[in-house]
Amino acid sequence: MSDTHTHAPFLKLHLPSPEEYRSRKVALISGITGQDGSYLAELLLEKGYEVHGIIRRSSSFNTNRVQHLYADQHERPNKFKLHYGDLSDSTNLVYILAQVLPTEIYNLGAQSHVKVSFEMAEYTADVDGLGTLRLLDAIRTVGLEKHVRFYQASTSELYGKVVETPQSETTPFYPRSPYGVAKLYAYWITVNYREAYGMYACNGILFNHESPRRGRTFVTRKISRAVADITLGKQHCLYLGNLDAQRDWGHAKDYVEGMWMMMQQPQPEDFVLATGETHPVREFVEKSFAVLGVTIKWRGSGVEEEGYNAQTGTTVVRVDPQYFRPAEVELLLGNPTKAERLLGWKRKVDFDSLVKEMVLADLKASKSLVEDQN
Ligand code: NDP
Ligand code: GDR
Repeated sequence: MSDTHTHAPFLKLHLPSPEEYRSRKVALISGITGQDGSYLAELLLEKGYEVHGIIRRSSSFNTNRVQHLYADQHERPNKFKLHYGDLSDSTNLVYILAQVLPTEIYNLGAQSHVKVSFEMAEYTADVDGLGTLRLLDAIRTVGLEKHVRFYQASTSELYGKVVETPQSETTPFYPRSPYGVAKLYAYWITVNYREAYGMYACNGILFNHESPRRGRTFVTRKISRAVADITLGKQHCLYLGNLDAQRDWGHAKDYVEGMWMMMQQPQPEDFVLATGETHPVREFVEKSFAVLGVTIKWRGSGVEEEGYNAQTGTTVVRVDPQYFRPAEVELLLGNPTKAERLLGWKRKVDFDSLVKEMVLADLKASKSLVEDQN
């Protein structure tokens, strides 16, 4: 009679013992072309890992964030490799796992935009929720559940509606978007596979983290780009949604280091990574303009509110209700005490330095675009 609790792997690979297997350092990253994936790949390569990434086939270029690593591959033969794949394709995930035989898997791939998830709820559930299940099951299919470590990119969006602040590993979840609900499934299936199959699987519950590599439609990058373009006279006005939403914003580079630290613990556990500070969107706007010497003042209220340049009186920020969300997460403020105590993790970049780095990077990029065009 077969033992349904331990189910034998479908693929009978001849694997060494878990200890011998883990003497190699081979990472597989889903979402390697994203903000976090690119920083994590750099960090792991620096640490001597062989790094494999899953990329989606696209009709347009989607590897710009890792292009420098790819270009470097002749310098580091066989250390960086990309594989076509998708979290919606189970067969493909099994194939990649059997081929790569990773020792650590970082599941960062996702439809990660909260507002878009209201428009593509089913797709978001499929990729962000079921995609995690597919990857976990691929590990079992290949028979790697005792060999590989698994990191799930969980999120402060799980907290959603404010139940308590600051939010920690013990705060109850109350997601407020299809994205948050999909990630809730992913969170619990990761916990479940850890408990059911003894897998080393952990959730990093990460609060917002940004950088010059942040996607252009997330609010921080949208602001830093607009501030650069408005200052250079290439754009007149920045249109935003809810200016009062508050976020706990850190730097992506600090957060990917925390991901790696979680995967080096003797036992798998879930950790919050956050700064312990929160700031409204309007403060991000004010501080971004201030980097380039512009003081912003506000006039009007509600959808009529606008931000103007106090030196010239010109309106540079307006509210556009198309950016409001059907349900909003008003306040996120994380408590990173557990990660600080057990992992020795601490964020290095503070809020003002993050804003400055993003604005100056976009100013430089925007200027060089002008020069290229001339
Ligand atoms: P990005 O949006 O920058 O990157 C998402 C990545 O997922 C991209 O590489 C994207 O590929 C890939 N992807 C999208 N759909 C699929 C799919 N169907 N199959 C495989 N890969 C797919 O996100 P971040 O780097 O900011 O975030 C990384 C992870 O962390 C995400 O899961 C996000 O939800 C989570 N998270 C992020 C936080 C943040 O503040 N940044 C905070 C907490 C959690 P492509 O380039 O082709 O689009
Ligand atoms: P978030 O990030 O939803 O927190 O999810 P985003 O930057 O999109 O929004 C932050 C807050 O800003 C408000 N906002 C706007 N947002 C966008 N995108 N565009 C606007 O014009 C705008 N105006 C105001 C939003 O309403 C919101 O309150 C991010 C993603 O990276 C998720 O994948 C991740 O899980 C969470 O952070 C933690």
